[in-house]
Amino acid sequence: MPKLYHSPHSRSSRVISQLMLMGKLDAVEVIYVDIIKNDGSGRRDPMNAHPEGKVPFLVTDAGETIRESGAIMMYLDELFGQPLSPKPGAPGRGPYLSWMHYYGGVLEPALIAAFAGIEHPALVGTFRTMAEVGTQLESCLKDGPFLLGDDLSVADLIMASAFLWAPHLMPESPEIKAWVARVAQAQDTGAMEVFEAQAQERLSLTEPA
Ligand SMILES: N[C@@H](CCC(=O)N[C@@H](CS)C(=O)NCC(=O)O)C(=O)O
Repeated sequence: MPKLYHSPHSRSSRVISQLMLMGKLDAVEVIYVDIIKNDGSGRRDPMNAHPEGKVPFLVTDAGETIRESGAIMMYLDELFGQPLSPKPGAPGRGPYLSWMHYYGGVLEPALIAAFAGIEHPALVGTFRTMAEVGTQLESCLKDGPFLLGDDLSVADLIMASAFLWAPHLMPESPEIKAWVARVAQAQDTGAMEVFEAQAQERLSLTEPA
């Protein structure tokens, strides 16, 4: 069984939500770990196998390790028959791969720069800003309710998770707001809240005194 290292209310939460959506949460062993948060609280957990103490982190049945949310989400989707992505050669595969890499290569750096209030020519020149991210999303969402058209995919889960985490950085666009709401609605937020509360509880029981 693959092992997923998870910390509640973090970037690994979207992987839990994806597993719930696929009905595969029971097919993965979840290991609850503490992390150092932005406010300095928490700790680097010796239980966490991630080489930098981050989450999410996945260890496959074969013992290979996978880091980065996008890679982990694609791996799990593929492991369970690709219910949430177009198969190689299928329509939408190109945009799917593009959005998955756009998340880590463009959106996350642009979002963190905006979150930190940093604007530097090297950052803007390389990643652009949240304004350009908004333009890309808006133009894509003209063609359908989700990034790949009619069907929800892992690309929606990872891209919209950024704005669920930082709603104040969501581009001022009714189309984008409606899409984020649709993606949130497709997920079982009630079950997720219960899961995260239990995960937090478990973690506090194992924290060192
Ligand atoms: N790009 C990575 C980012 C992973 C990441 O920074 N995760 C945060 C949790 S939201 C973390 O583990 N922080 C703890 C630390 O940096 O020590 C991904 O999406 O997987």
